[in-house]
Amino acid sequence: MAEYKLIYFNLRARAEIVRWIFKQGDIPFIDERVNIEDWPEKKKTIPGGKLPVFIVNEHTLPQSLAIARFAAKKAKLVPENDLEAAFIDALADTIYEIMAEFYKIHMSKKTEEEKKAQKEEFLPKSVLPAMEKLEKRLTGREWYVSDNLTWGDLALGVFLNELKLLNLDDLAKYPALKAHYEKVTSLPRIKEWLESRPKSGM
Ligand SMILES: N[C@@H](CCC(=O)N[C@@H](CS)C(=O)NCC(=O)O)C(=O)O
Repeated sequence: MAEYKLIYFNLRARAEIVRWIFKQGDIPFIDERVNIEDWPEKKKTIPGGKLPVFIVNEHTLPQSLAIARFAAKKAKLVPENDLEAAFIDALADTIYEIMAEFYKIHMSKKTEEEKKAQKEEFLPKSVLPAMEKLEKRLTGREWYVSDNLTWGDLALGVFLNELKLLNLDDLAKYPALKAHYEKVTSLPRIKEWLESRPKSGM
């Protein structure tokens, strides 16, 4: 079997979905985390100069969502139906757009007070409309698409897990989303990962 290596910083951010997929698929991979102080040197060795990258045999694959799709195929977490698969791609793109906006605020050099104000604006503008749509989508459904778990469900789990940074712990207004989150994070391999993964700020 090919040896897989994911290279990223000691962050969840753009790599966490890949880790959840490989964990759920029980596929071994090396989870290399580059120290910030080593990054300027390491960057010179990375085609494109950005992380994450994924190393498989002699190939270096960039772009987190391309890596996630590759991982999901290997973990058999992509539905066979092309339209269902495309809906998951759309979900992942939407989540990444929201998260990119969120991390931009979270990591900016503004004061904590300014960031808090920005997050308060961001919540009703970007997050809550997405939550409403997801709530509708999940009501009466077992999983995001099809009757089986897919990487779309894991992407949603990662998304909600990250939103805890917004103190959005109370999902009571979104019962279907809450139940879905609890189901995903109770999957034994995901649960184990959540309990054992390295700590990081985001
Ligand atoms: N679209 C790319 C974005 C990659 C990206 O911007 N990576 C950032 C970290 S999240 C990075 O490598 N920053 C360090 C640098 O540019 O030197 C992806 O999703 O993988």
